[in-house]
Amino acid sequence: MTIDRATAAEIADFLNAHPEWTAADNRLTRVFSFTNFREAFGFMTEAAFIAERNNHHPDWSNVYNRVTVQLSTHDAGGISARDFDLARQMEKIVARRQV
Ligand code: H2B
Repeated sequence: MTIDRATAAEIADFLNAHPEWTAADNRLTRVFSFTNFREAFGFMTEAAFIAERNNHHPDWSNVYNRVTVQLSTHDAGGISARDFDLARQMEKIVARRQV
């Protein structure tokens, strides 16, 4: 399946709306910081179910309270609307978990 890559303007719009994300090397990146490992892993668990449901998966790593997320669409060879969607879902998870 071929998926359209996002345009430079679409990426710029996303970054303006989500300043904690960066775009480089054909992917979106953000480092999420939590209060502890439990919170970090809770975020990953919630995000994993969404990723699986949407069949769109993050490249990520975890060190204690930090989760580094890199989003790209393999089938597009770069950033697509699917990455914006997953990034927004991750932002929603974080907003819900940090009361
Ligand atoms: N995740 C991401 N990030 N990009 C993809 O292109 C992708 C994916 N493709 N998850 C899906 C799975 C594809 O490999 C399967 C075969 O549908």
